[in-house]
Amino acid sequence: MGIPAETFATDALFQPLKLGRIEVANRMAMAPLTRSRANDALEPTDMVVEYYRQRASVGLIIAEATQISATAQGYTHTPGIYTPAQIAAWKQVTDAVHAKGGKIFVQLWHTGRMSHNAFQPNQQAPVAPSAIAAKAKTYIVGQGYVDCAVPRALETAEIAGVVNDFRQAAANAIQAGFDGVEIHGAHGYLIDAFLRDGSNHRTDQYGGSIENRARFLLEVMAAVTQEIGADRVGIRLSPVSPVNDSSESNPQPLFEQVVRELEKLHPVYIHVVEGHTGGPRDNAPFDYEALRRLYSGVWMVNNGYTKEMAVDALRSGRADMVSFGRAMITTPDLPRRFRDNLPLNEPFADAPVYGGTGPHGYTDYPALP
Ligand code: 8OZ
Repeated sequence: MGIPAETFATDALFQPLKLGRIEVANRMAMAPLTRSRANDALEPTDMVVEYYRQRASVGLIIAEATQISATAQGYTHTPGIYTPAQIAAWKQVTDAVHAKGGKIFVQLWHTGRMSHNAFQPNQQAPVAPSAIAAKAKTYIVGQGYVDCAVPRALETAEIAGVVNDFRQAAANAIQAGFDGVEIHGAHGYLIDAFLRDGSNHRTDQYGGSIENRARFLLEVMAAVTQEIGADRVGIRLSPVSPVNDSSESNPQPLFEQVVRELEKLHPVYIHVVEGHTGGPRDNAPFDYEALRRLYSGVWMVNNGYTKEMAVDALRSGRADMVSFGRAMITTPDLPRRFRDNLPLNEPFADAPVYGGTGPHGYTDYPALP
């Protein structure tokens, strides 16, 4: 897994890596990025196919957060993977990426309390570990930004059903041709909300102690790894990111326990957002290397990495892969730009990151000829 000491600096990015059943061509991943471009049936469109096709030279694409069920949605026009038509539409994406020689996982999420009744079947309340609203916003077309709803606490007996939705979505992802799945355990969504004492006030076996708060995450990972094989399952964690009103009084022992238990299930990678997602990397103290020492698989890092930072992380052995978010939005041929020391594209000032119906800011960022 390590990078041979004698390689030239930039070459560290271009060492292939065995990732379970596949080999990725380089150490760069496209981070999962919500773009809200699915159609009204929450299927990826032809434009989404083109967007991922353009980015297939990165070692691994992690396709955007995708709902495991109809109750898992929290934002407008984010895709699902629970209807036959959604699965068929994703197959177009995976075929396009594979035809270019790329590899692609999909991130599976349940947004939990980061939602609103408007996105739920029968306008019911979204579900969460506890009935505590996130002090955060989502976006409803026609209404703009709105406060997240007060969620309903899941009954203990309902939890196995949500675990099963993750299991089924993983099976659907394999049917859709994905090389694997990344379970979204970050950013205050359902799994992360169970982990943290700010959002989990439960008194059953899913709340209270660290072991109890980690139970839901570990049940999901056990179900999904059993369904499709641990060598096709990764997970994303964000130990100290405060996004989406995430709070935890003692993250270091919590995440050490999570990783210690994950080591037993042995997912193919752990993907860690270091610091405040999209913001400062040093917002809170956290010993990421202590986490890494507890896990023997592929370690992927994220958050504001430049080429130089990525090379340093790979050469020092602090990471095996690095994922890039914003740079992959603007620069579809990022590996080539890094390899040849060429500048990246600048973001278009007039193009939406989220939503938008046309290609501008989505599929019209140029690749070099
Ligand atoms: C930005 C907007 C909506 C969702 C995440 C999936 O934070 C997201 C997301 C990001 O992980």
